[in-house]
Amino acid sequence: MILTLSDEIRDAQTDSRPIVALESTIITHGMPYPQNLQTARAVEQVVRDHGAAPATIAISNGQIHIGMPDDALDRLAQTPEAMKLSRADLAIALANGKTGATTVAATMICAARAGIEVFATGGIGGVHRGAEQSFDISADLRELSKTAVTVVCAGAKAILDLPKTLEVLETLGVPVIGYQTNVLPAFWSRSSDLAIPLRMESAAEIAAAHRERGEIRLEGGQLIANPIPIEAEIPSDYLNPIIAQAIAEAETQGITAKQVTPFLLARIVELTAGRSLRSNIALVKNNAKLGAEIAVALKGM
Ligand code: PSU
Ligand code: MN
Repeated sequence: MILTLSDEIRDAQTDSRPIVALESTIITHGMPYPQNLQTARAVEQVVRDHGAAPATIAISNGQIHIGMPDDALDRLAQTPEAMKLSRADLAIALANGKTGATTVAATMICAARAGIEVFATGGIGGVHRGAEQSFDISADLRELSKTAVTVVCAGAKAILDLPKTLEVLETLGVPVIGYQTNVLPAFWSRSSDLAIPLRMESAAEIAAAHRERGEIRLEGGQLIANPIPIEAEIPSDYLNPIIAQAIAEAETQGITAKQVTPFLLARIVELTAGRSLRSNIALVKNNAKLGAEIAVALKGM
């Protein structure tokens, strides 16, 4: 069996209790040590506090780990050279016994294999600025159109081209649902100037829509856009020049492909003297709470 379940996840499955998947690229490539480890543990605890079991997903020794024991999480958080795995390289990493962290796309695939229907992350990958030249569009978007997992995020990272990201999601037929909002949240900020057509007020509504997709056998998942808590928000006026600077530096240094997002996130943490990291941590916890509420609502249906 290629899936290795933690004791906590095996027990939850046996008892048919709610489970929320969590990704690991945010641990290895999204935040510095030790905040990455502290955040991973704190996010797992938020999921438990709201009535679900946390399944942090990562790859090692030819196994897909669904739920990480504490020591394994600790090791992963100190393995910055872990592979960043998406749909394209997941099977290769397994075949070669590599250690790898799963992106949104790969976490969705692994969660679906384990029968987990809800996944909470920070911000999904999307269409990068300048994609008309670079063609850099995250595999996360296509995965959302293929794999039946409801993904809770704080919108798309403001380093991306948000209008193009929304357009691609629409083209792919992915429902983008604002949680108590009519506009797309921009990760570190609660809002962008982009309207999103779908809005829901409660976890129960989101769960019902998820079930309905299954009933009518629609492939693909739902994207829930949950704004960062007000007290953790960073005003876009302050952040926009910093994002522009980080993107310019990435271009000058020839950063491409998988390295782009980790480079930009790390540089923005430096340029904001840690403020963007505190916001990132707050929004992931906020998404874990909503993810747990959706998972609980699904079990109650
Ligand atoms: N959310 C965060 N930090 C991250 C990511 C999401 O708060 O580091 C990761 C996710 O794993 C997502 C990836 O899938 O960034 C997007 O990478 P790319 O743009 O290369 O597809
Ligand atoms: Mn990319």
